[in-house]
Amino acid sequence: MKTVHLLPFAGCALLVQGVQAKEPVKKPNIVIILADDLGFGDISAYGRNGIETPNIDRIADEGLRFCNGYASSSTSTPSRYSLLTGRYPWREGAQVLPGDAPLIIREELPTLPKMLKEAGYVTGAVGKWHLGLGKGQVDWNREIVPGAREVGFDYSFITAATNDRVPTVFVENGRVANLDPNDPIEVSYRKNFPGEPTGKENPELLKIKPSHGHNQSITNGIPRIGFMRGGKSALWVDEDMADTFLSKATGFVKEHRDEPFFLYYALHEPHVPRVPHPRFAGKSPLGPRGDVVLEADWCVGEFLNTLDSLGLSENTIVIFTSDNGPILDDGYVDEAIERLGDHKPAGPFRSGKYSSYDGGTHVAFLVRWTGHIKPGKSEALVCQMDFCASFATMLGKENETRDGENVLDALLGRSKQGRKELLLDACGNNVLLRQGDWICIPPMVNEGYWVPPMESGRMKSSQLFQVKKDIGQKNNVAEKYPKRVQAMEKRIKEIRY
Ligand code: NG6
Ligand code: CA
Repeated sequence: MKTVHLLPFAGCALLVQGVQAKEPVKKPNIVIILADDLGFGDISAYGRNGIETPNIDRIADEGLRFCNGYASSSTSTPSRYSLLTGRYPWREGAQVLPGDAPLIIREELPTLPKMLKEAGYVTGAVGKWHLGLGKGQVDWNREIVPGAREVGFDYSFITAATNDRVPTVFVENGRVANLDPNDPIEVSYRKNFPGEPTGKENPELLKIKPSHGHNQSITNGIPRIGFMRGGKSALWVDEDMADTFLSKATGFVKEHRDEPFFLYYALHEPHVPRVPHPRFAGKSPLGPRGDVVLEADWCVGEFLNTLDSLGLSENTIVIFTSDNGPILDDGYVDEAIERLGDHKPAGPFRSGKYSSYDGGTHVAFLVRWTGHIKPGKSEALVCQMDFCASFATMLGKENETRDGENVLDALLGRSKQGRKELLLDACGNNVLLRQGDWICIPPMVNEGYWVPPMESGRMKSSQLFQVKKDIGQKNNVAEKYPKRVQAMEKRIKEIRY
């Protein structure tokens, strides 16, 4: 591996390892754009489908398109936990959190933003958080500590959990944005506040109806999970959420254009409720789910244009991926199933969100670094959990994460070899193993959560798939290769304990 000495920058000489450059380069900015519940097949770069995503495709065309890129888990909280900490999520028992959960990333753990801060980066998080905030019972009317800052972010503008959970407000640098102190916020996941309408009792107030769950407090005519009252001036408007996040993301980049920055830009699309800005409503043949994918794609385009206009594209690594696989009906009546047509949200993979099958975690994974990464495709096995270890290596630092591996050469397209093996976490902390081209799903340990008619992939007996030959996991060959099943299940135990 070559070490390139860089121009003195921000007052000190910098090193970037593993970068082949004809000329000295500055420490690259790093941007991770993380979609929420977007499937491999939802972007046109991975094949023909029912919607066009020209802006996300631009990252693919100008960068590396990974065909074996993974989120750690088939749901959000565990997947994000792992991306930011380089640790397997089941080590912490991470599961989908309610909106009033405390922060699950222990403050002493190394994290991607902390590592980059130590390397001289300014760090920002914009968008969906879903890793808990505060300690014990949170008072939303005061500073909420610990939060994104304690995880390593200098700046943050986030939702506490998901766009279908209360509190339906933004938290900026630890404080609820636009909160009127005379109208305090209260949140409960146990019981309603007297006199407050709910989706269950007041269906006449709803502009979107639930299909399952989602019948508690109402914000913006949309019933949510959890109860809240107060904070009227701080409540978000779903239709404007994409524009709000985009302006915070581009604002962060503009403000820090002259120093190395790391931005974690966590889009809320296409998670439910799917409420596009009127500019995008009705624009896709797939209904609201398609409309919000178009909205997300537009945001990515605007973001890339901002990098271009600031002259930052050549010095910024842009990663685009998703926290888990796709789902159609995730709790609201929005015609996602009815208007699907031939579109295949998970591409060639089986099932999607929540599942142990590949559609749960095998996601879009694009890396662009203009002038440094040769555009193309990569078959290397890579995981979001490896970002911290890989970028630490790039910056000449030690990998301090427990489970992350340095796959920098694969990420930069300099090697075809990524990981040899990877544990994946299906909903319910059911762990499975991908080893080379084999996937072994052991008998389930927890039923976990899933939405019929999705296939959970959790069974009482072992399953084995040879995914090179059988990408759609149609043939369970566990009975044919019992020794391999045994060896892989043993390996899972070795890594776990
Ligand atoms: C489920 C929700 C689902 C979604 C999911 C989390 C119900 C019935 N379903 O419990 O709508 O919010 O949690 O999704 O409440 S994730 O992408 O953040 O993991
Ligand atoms: Ca998700």
